[in-house]
Amino acid sequence: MSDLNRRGWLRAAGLGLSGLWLSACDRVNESPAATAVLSSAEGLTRRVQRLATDRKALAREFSPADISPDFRANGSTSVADADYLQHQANGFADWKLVVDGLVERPLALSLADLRSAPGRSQITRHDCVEGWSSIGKWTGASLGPILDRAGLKPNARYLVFHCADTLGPDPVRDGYYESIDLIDAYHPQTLLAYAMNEEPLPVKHGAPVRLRVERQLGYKHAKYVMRIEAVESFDQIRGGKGGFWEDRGYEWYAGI
Ligand SMILES: Nc1nc2c(c(=O)[nH]1)N[C@H]1C(S)=C(S)[C@@H](COP(=O)(O)O)O[C@H]1N2
Ligand SMILES: [Mo]
Repeated sequence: MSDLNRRGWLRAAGLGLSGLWLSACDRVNESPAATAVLSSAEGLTRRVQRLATDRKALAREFSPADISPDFRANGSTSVADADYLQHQANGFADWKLVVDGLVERPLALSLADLRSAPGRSQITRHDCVEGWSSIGKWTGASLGPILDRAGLKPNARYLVFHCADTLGPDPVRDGYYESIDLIDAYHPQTLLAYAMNEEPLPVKHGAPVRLRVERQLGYKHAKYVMRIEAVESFDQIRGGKGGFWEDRGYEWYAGI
């Protein structure tokens, strides 16, 4: 919607009048009531816009001296899945990350592909909902350009991260997974991290690749990511709440 159209729409919505009528009769601009409605509707738009802008703000970055000497590992620290163990045994040389779902061009990316993709390093603080924090340096491929390579279809709204590990006895029901929206997906600090503190990502921290989504709490940072699926909704996926912990009561939006 152009700015002018949006103003027209807001006016029409606020006054309960049709946009057609408004474009036919511009005298509404002179009415004080219309002006008040317009400014309050615009105030609302501004507040919504500020929220959206805040979501794009960067997470704080730290200096090398701040890196935690012993970054805590949490949740799964190893994976039992047979395919994963085979990949682990040969250093993930043949491992591929699948990007599929609502994309024009499904991808299968090797670690070499990810290492040569546009990316960055960042020293950030990881905050777990259980009340601990650790600071680490992450290096990875920026998620946004990878999504552009795959070409999101217009109805894609979320990305689901399917992980190799399970946090319970049932390999399907207890498999870890997470999801984020496209604002976080295109955030400049959102990475598919393959290195931590200048070393290949250790298994306990999610080898070969884990998500860093720095404006979110720890449980959103999926480790052992095997597949990224673009979806319109996660209603039909597993418990329908968008993540392993969300299906067990955690908030889907864990912004910090
Ligand atoms: N696949 C997978 N990802 C996961 C988890 C997990 O158990 N499995 N735990 C989450 C939680 S609660 C936290 S705090 C972080 C822990 O990451 P770390 O082990 O690198 O500290 O990973 C998150 N991602
Ligand atoms: Mo956590």
